[in-house]
Amino acid sequence: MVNSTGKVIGEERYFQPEIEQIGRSELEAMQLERLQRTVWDCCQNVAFYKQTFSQAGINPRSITSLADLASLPFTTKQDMREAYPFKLFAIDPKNERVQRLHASSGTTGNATVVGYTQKDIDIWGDTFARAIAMAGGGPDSILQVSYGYGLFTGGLGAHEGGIRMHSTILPMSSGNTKRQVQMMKDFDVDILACTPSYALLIADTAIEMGYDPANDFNVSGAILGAEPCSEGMRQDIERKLGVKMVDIYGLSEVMGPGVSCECRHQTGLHVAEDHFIIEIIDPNTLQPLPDGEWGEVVFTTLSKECSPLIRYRTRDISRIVPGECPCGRTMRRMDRIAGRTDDMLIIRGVNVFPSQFQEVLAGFEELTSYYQIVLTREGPMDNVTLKVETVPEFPFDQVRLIEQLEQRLKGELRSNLQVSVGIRVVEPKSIERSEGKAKRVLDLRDEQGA
Ligand code: DLL
Repeated sequence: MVNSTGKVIGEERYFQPEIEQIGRSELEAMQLERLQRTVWDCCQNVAFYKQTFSQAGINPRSITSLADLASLPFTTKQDMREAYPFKLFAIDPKNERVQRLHASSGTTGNATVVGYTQKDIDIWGDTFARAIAMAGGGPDSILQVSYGYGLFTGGLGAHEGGIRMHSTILPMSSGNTKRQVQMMKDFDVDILACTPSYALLIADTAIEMGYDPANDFNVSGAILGAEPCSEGMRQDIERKLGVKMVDIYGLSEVMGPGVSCECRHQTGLHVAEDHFIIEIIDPNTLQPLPDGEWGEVVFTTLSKECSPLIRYRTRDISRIVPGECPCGRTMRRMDRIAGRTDDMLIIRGVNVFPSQFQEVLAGFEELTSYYQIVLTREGPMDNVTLKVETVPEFPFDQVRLIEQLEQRLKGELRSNLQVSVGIRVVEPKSIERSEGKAKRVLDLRDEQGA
């Protein structure tokens, strides 16, 4: 595929066609065998499951079909926190087979800790390598990894993918954005991996440095995830960098990036179903939902040795995209994450996800994807203000134009989301930039109430 500047972007490539195009019945037989093994392993070796399964009277031999999965109890984030640090491990962390630990940040409680054997890392590498191929990359690629390296799974997960693919890895980690831009140009990087907000910052920084990355740079594919990205933001990134962007999803508890990833058709994220079973449940009734219906995403790992998980409730909201993908991959697709059950805002009785603001903003040429939702308290009332930056070309000194823009945005939000929020259109660069996951919601309510 060639974009308007003549750059080749997003050619279809496969990393493991024999798996990615596997027939459904063959895949399900593989899943069942792996599920049975995982449940058995959990009952034998994981302190947490030994206890919960015996309390629930579960016999691991009772799993004789994939449908039996629904009879098993869920695992929650709270369970993971209580199991801190190692009660969910199937292998002692000091055992020579355990190679690495990762953990999610523990800002609201204990961190959740996961361990990896070499086989776990190899599978992680495989799934991320599939993503590199989906972005048009291959062994001949130079892969710039600008996700943070460390306990966060972004950097090292992408790195493993690069190793498996035999790409040449540029392990930048995040930060020092001008240097990122310079090396991307000088080293002829063709695939970029980072968060969408960091990709946008890299693009804007390159433009400020006097480059036109869509023309001047060789970068053609971007593997972006770890946070929500609206269609408008995607188009912004694709246009500014001259790339095809694939959305990659994952979470440290389940593995890290690569649990699912979009192909170049961008019609949903193919789940690595050979390693994970996806279920969508109604978060209130906890019952599984049919394909096409939105609900909470639940994962069961099928091949993890160190940190297997049964029916892990992610709190992410998505659905299974019905039908087949034109790319020929048979792995089912989940839709772009619509929000999280725990980031839903209730604004005067209306439920809204921060990502819905992003979708509305996409319709405004005068505005950018740099926005923040600020929650404050005024007496007993919660106040919600959407702060959003204009594009640099907008004549910010013309007060009337700003007022008109604010009124239009307020009207659009009211008609699209049925909410009335305060709007503050601000000058370019007023909102803090992110080198990792952007902080979209700024909750000042407790600080005010204190
Ligand atoms: O964010 C793993 C990752 C790294 C994924 C790099 C993709 C790329 P955690 O820090 O544990 O792991 O955060 C997991 O981030 O439950 C989602 O709420 C959110 N998230 C991850 N990917 C996406 C995405 C990594 N593509 C949490 N779209 C998940 C929207 C995402 N949200």
